[in-house]
Amino acid sequence: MTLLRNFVVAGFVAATPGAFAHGTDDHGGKQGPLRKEQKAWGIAGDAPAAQRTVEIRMSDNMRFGPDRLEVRRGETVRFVVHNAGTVMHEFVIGTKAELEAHAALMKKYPNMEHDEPYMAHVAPGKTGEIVWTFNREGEFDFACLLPGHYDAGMTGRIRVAGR
Ligand SMILES: [Cu+2]
Repeated sequence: MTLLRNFVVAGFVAATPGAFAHGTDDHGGKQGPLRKEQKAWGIAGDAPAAQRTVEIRMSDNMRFGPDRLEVRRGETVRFVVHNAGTVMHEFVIGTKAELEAHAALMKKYPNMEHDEPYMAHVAPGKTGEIVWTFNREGEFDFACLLPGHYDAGMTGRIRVAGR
């Protein structure tokens, strides 16, 4: 079963080039400005366009507060993500399938570095920020993908409703 699952995850990642920048050689160092790439769960937003600020708290009990959000399609949200814990946490938005695949990769390669406009890595006591435009309707998730955190239930849900 474990073998089968690994195979499925590897297949999923291989089938979505560009979904994650997780090759062996494209880590470390940002290449220019953040890419604005349309994702199933939206696209990078511009801070001045943000209609709303949502504060998210992350803690060592492996929970987000709040862990449920509702937004309107087309809404640009500024997320201010505070790490109230004593270890690193991160806030990553995605589909459940992508987050699960990503969490599996993080387990395999715990030192993997990555940065995308839909994720904020936040050191203990610090605050991170991302701006995201939810231009697609649907049910999406957010999660902390650090090894062990996702499995411990560090996830939340975002519902993007039509106008
Ligand atoms: Cu975490």
